[in-house]
Amino acid sequence: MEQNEGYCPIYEGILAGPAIISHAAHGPPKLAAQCGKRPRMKGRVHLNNYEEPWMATAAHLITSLPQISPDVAAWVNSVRELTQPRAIHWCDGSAAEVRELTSKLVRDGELQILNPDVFPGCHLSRSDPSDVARVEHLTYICTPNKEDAGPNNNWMDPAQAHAKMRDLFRGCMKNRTLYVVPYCMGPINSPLSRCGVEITDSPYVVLNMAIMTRMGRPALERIAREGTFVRGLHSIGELDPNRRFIMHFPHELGIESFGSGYGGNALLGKKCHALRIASWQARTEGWLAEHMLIVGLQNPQGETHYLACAFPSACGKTNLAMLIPPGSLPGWKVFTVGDDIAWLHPGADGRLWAINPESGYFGVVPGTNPETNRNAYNMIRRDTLFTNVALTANNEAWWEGLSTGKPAIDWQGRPYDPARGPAAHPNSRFTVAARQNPSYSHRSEDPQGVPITALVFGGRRREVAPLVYEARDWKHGVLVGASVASETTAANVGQVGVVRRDPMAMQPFCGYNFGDYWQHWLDVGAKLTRPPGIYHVNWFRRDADGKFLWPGYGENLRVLEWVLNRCAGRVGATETPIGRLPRPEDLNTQGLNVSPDAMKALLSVDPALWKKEVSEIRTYLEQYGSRLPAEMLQELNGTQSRLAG
Ligand code: OXD
Ligand code: MN
Repeated sequence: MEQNEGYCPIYEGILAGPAIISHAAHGPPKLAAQCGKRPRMKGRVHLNNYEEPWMATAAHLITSLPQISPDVAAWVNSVRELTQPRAIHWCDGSAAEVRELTSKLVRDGELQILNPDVFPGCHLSRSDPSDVARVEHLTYICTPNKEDAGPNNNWMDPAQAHAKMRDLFRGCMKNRTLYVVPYCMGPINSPLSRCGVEITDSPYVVLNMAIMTRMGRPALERIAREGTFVRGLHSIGELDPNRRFIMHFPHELGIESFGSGYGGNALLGKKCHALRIASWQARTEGWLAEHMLIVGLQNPQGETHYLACAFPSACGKTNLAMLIPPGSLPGWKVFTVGDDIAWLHPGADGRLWAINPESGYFGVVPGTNPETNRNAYNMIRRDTLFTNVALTANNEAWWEGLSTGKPAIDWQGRPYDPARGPAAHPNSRFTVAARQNPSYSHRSEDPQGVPITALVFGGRRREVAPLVYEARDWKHGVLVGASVASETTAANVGQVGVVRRDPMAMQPFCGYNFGDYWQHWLDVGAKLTRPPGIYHVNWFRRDADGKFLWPGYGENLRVLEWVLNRCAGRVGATETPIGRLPRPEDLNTQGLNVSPDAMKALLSVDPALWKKEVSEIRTYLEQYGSRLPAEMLQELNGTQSRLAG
């Protein structure tokens, strides 16, 4: 009896409204007898296995659960009252559940099965054409004090935001199923992981969350033990861009998202939880939640070092995380721990340790081919959920950047017509389990994470930033990270190709005032007795004709080799006003097809351009007023006087 006390209220919550229940799969619910009372069943109960086989799974799950957090129970119940779903489905995260949900979406015409001979186990989903990317202009941080959100965020008063969202959510799930998605960000047994529950009316979101997070019963059990979780409430609403908001309530560990079913707007474990809310949690708990890939590089001598690298959206993070060593660098191996987010914790040994909170990749498809990213290309040929790619006449997925096949149907399901633009949407995505990656690192499951040897920042810059430079120390590194700027891409709605400041690649993702965030970075650094080196790279420098100077992709390993050699004290460097650059003899260029002039340009610091850059960085940083740490200005003044000298 005692065991059951935690879940009885939920059971009532589930059945206390109109519901469609199937008893076919697991027999009638046994819970009433276990609880010693009968559930109240108001309204009509349909026994319709075809339409809604989901309640059966829910009953099965609940009868066998030792405990559900009463807070989860109460919250689900209050959301049920607000949104009025016709049924509730508690996700258990099983393979059977994913299979059943996938079949339902195929039957409903929301998922299309791709050619099983070429893309076995793969499906295509098409989003609403107005709902194809994250919407930063509709994303808010709702802190009681506006200053705490900072100039880097849209802000709304929490009471006003809750009221606005309440109006949108009221009755929004009528005739829909409400899915309760318990999830854990990070290995389920890691003390560094954090849990959440997403409530959504989108089965597509559930399928994505099942890949991207440790979703289901173990997470629900962990939440019951820990008693704390991030609450994410999501509804696709009517997919009306005028009724679309993504609200964050860091003080309440809460997220409310309405009106979009796409990516970071809707898969709340990802950007909303693992970055915006987690960055806040991290500050209060003494760690860092960052927009960084985590990659292990094994040198020919067999030593493996892990790097965490921050790049703005769609700057090649996934490619770098899965880099294939070129033939000219024999003996190197690459292991992927994560491609988008890193949670970094100071360890007892004075080093920084990282986990990847995600268990899958939600990657940009166009441009993926055997030359740019053979690992990704291979891993997305089975058991992958594609969103907004094109199709060949043979029902195979197709996207720009493939040299084989040709598009017959575009991403909107229309016959392909080049006059209407690309066949696959530029922000079309694959969702795939990380374990399918040929370079998957088993250390991704290590509860203590991996030790980080170097942090690497980067941006997409035609000019100014050299191929690579090293920060002088941690404090200078915080300035280097805060100075990241990049040309915008299709990952966010808005103009493409304009340079914008994107400190630590966190501009769209930091859940609080950047001034406080940089102070937190400085505080974390002060705790590290063996801090990682900090570097800045730019793979995207171009010549006067607009041609890329650096080949990129696998050849980037040469730059990372220099980074690791620096960290090991094996090579020297040239001091410059902005930091230390490779001496020409220390960067391995053997077998590389880059002209000496291009190499010179890649490794040069133009004082005139940098003076302008420093003044732009100053203008940017000054927005943060009294919240800007004094050390950051000291560092900037140091760079400025070195440039003047
Ligand atoms: C992403 C992004 O989707 O950063 O990872 O936009
Ligand atoms: Mn990202």
